Amino acid sequence: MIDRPFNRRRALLTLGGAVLAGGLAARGWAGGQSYPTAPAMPADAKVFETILTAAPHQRLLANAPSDILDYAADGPVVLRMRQGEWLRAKMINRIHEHTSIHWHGIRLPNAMDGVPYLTQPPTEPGESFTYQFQPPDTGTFFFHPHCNTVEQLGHGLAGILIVEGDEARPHDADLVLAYRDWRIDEAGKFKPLFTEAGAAKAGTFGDHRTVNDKVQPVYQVPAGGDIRLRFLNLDMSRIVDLGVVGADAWLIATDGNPLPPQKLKSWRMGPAMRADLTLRAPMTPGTRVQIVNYYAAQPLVLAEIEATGPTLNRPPFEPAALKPHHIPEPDLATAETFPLRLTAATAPGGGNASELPPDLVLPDGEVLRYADALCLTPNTFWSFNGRSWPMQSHEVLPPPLVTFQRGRSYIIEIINQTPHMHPIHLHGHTFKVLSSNKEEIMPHFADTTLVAPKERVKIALKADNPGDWMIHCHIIEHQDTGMMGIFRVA
Ligand SMILES: [Cu+2]
Repeated sequence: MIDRPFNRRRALLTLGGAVLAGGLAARGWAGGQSYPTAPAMPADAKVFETILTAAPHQRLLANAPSDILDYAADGPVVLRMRQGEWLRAKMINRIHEHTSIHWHGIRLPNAMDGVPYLTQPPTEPGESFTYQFQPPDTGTFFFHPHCNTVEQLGHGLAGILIVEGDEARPHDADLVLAYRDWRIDEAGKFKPLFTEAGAAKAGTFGDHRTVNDKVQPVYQVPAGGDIRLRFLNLDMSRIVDLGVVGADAWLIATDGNPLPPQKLKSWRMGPAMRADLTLRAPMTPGTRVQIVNYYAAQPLVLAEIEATGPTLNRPPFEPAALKPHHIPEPDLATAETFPLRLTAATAPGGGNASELPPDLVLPDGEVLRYADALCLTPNTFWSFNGRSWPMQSHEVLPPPLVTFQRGRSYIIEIINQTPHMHPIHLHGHTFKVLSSNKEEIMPHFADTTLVAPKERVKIALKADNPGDWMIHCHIIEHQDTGMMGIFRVA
């Protein structure tokens, strides 16, 4: 657990909040804070309605049931809705602490983004919060809490959201393959999800590898049929080099965003990244195709599909492109560049000492250092441009890393100055991955991009969605130990 021993100080700080709010943050405290307004749903909207109850369950993952958290007892929830529909999801909190739902990859109104203290108040145990929005894009997405994510996501709290309507030619089967490890022992008992050694390096790894919570599951598909695979890397730390053995597969979407079909050799995916594939199933019933991870000493089989009869008689296979999205193209000719350096934290808070405000005097006379006020601890390992997110204290929000002018285009140059990989995720916007100093990149749209040590990756976006948005590493322990910030679109 990484709850920090600062409760007394935090309580005191709440009393002194007015002082802090003026000095440290553009946005204030949970009590006095204004949140963005939820979008109004038209009276004639077609609504996809669901209830998601975050609750403890027991699930059989290893040899005995594990005590997990999820929105359903029996496996990850998969919501399938049609493009054009509004999603109305009532989240009921039946876990032990406050939670929220962030809809990863969806370009939605700020108020629905599910970041406690930033876009909504925390939803406390026993309370509920209703999310309603119209997802503008088709594709393969997922959702998860955005608070104490190491523990909540680590124990299973996540679901899959599919927005249908992108197929020009239907597939004969459409499979979701949600990959993740569990940090459990043979008896199903959880091991510590956070370790300092992991958080300071590549992340703490699980050892029980699953797809849809099963070890190397086999899915039956029609022989000779056209198969769509929606692969999601929902792990907290693992990198996957996705490959297919036994059939020619084509990459047709990255993070839900269609692209002209590319023959798949492998596709490297950090946590939170998704890839949609299309392939023709073998003609002979009983033949299997392996979904593998090449990012390992030996390729690891994650799941298999098995052709079953009767064999379908389809015309010769040609991978069909999905219908394109309508994401605004960034205007590169006028785009300003914002450098985003991925850095280790240098000091508590990782900040430049000369920029820190003076010590604070609390109502009882106690003098508090800035770093303590933000609950920065020795476990702050990471930063953006030398600034670390204040750990476990979202009650004090740091000022934005950068403000983008609404309607303008920006290039973000992500410069990895650390010896580890970082999958960098932006909220509220889909960006175009343009180039890398290390390898030839096929430009593609994404919401998360993996940046290797010493790599510089350029991404571009049109800042068209107003609000304060998170930008963070999706190796959850990195996010939780400083590699997170706010970018403002105003
Ligand atoms: Cu990272």
